[in-house]
Amino acid sequence: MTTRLADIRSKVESGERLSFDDGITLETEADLFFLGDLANLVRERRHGRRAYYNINEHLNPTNVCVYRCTFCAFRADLKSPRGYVMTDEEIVARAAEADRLGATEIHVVGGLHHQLPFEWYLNVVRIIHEAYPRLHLKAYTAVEWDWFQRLTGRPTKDLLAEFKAAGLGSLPGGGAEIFHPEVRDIICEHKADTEAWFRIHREAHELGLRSNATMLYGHIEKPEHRIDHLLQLRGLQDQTGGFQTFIPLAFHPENTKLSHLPKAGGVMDLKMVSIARLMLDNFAHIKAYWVMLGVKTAQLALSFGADDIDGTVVHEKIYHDAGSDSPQQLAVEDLKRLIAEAGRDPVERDTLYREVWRDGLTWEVERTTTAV
Ligand code: V47
Ligand code: SF4
Repeated sequence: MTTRLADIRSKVESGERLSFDDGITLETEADLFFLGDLANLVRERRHGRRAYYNINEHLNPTNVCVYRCTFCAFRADLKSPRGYVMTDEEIVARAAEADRLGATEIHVVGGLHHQLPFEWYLNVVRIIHEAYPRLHLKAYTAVEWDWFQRLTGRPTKDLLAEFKAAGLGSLPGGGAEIFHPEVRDIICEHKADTEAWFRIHREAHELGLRSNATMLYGHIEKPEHRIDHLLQLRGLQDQTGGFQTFIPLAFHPENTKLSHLPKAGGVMDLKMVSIARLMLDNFAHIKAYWVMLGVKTAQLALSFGADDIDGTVVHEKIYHDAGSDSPQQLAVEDLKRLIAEAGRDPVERDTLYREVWRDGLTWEVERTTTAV
């Protein structure tokens, strides 16, 4: 082990924060076993043997999008035969299905449609919340909130407050991609910039809405861009404490403008999970999103820094349009078995990481525990 890696090990063991340079050393000098061992130490210090999953569904109300992010296989042009916009009936039917399957959460994210007014997006939240008020609505990324501001001319904080009153529960972590302009200006130059992404998450946190954060890796970015990305997130978390979980997202090239790039391998995937766990010392959770990683790598990630594998999902489109060969959904029993096989204790959580107590489809959140 080099002196620099030995220094990093002693810093982590004594709970000292890692620097940008430490991050670069982890990226360039550490092997997978060093990273996994150290990240697992941090993970077990925080969560012991516990590993979280939830029962959720995804809803992508439209795939029509004004933007053309180079990494995206999900979007469709306004007049494309692939393009769709779900009707109110289809949206409520999806929520009914989620409720019937015992879900505690619906994850809503989609394209920015050329013609739909802002009220249409508000209506999605309103009709689901009115029909199924117990379903937590984790809805719309910062890119979508930025779009709503462009549509209405209203400040995003007002919009967030209006949606919260209509039933919005929290914000998903998408749209972060890579914050550094050397990359962002190439892969998604038109949509919400880094300043807007952070402003919107800060505003959400100020309104009492928790949010998640992501990073899209494995395309044209370099180690310094990834470490910069993680440190920018750590910086806002120091100020607000409003982020719940970080989700590293591996780029899936199929059907995208970057289809010539190879897909990240399993070693890269596990390294990203570990490095995130080590750099994000103020994030409670690191999520190994099984749809993106594949079931087997997600299971391994539970020993490389991750403490959460997301949920049952159902109807995922973003990754499957981009060539993911993971299944469309996992049954609760599959999630529990994967976690147990990894030597962890499965814990069902709600979106806010409160433990869920369940008797079949009847569930309640333990009131005496606070979210970790
Ligand atoms: O922002 C799009 C990514 C994100 C591709 O908050 C792609 O719990 C890889 O953010 N290859 C949306 N990635 C999904 C997202 C998410 C997923 C799961 C859980 C949570 C959460 C959030 O998906 C986009 C973009 O970074 N993405 N296309 C692609 N071809
Ligand atoms: Fe549109 Fe989102 Fe795809 Fe970009 S990633 S093209 S904003 S749907």
